[in-house]
Amino acid sequence: MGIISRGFSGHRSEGGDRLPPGQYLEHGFPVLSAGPTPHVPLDRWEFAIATETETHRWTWQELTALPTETPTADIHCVTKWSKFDTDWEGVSLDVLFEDVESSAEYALVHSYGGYTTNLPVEDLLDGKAWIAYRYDGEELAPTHGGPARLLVPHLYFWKSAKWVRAIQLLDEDSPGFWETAGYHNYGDPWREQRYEGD
Ligand SMILES: Nc1nc2c(c(=O)[nH]1)N[C@H]1C(S)=C(S)[C@@H](COP(=O)(O)O)O[C@H]1N2
Ligand SMILES: [Mo]
Repeated sequence: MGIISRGFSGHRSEGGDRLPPGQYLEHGFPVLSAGPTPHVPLDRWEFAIATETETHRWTWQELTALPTETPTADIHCVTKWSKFDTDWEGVSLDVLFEDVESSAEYALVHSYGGYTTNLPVEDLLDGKAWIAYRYDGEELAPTHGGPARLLVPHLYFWKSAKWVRAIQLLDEDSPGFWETAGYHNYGDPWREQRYEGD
């Protein structure tokens, strides 16, 4: 007995300390979408950050002319899969917020197609979030949020809005699609904040 048990207990033991509580390691890249994949032609695509008083807008050309970063991140879906070392390229939210003047503490992220998700503004800043438009050395696939998605890997992956269209800054928190449906308002995978009340 004892001799073969370690390392042979299946995928649930794989991942070690990098796996948040209750998660298992996934090697594929599942697609999770609450609705159909929206298709927006790049010449009509835009990304915006809106404060109470002004809206900053980037066309596709403007966004992709900005300096990029190439974060490698572990991602954690609330349905319990985690994927290690995902490779992205995109624009840091720090760059996009450079000229944004606002004391608002909350963000509501809007996607093409109508999906929304909320998070504190501070979780978008200081190297924690990107507008990603390349994955694994290729254009981001439409099913995974292409042309561009929010990437905020330190929170459950539902916060990483695919087909991102705008970030609205608010003085009061406003729950998004899953947050309204009983999921946790913040969603820290390391504190296993899956559902409201966790
Ligand atoms: N616009 C939009 N963004 C979304 C979703 C969605 O349904 N619509 N699903 C979320 C959820 S629950 C997860 S786990 C990830 C899945 O991203 P993937 O399909 O690239 O794995 O996207 C998140 N972003
Ligand atoms: Mo998810």
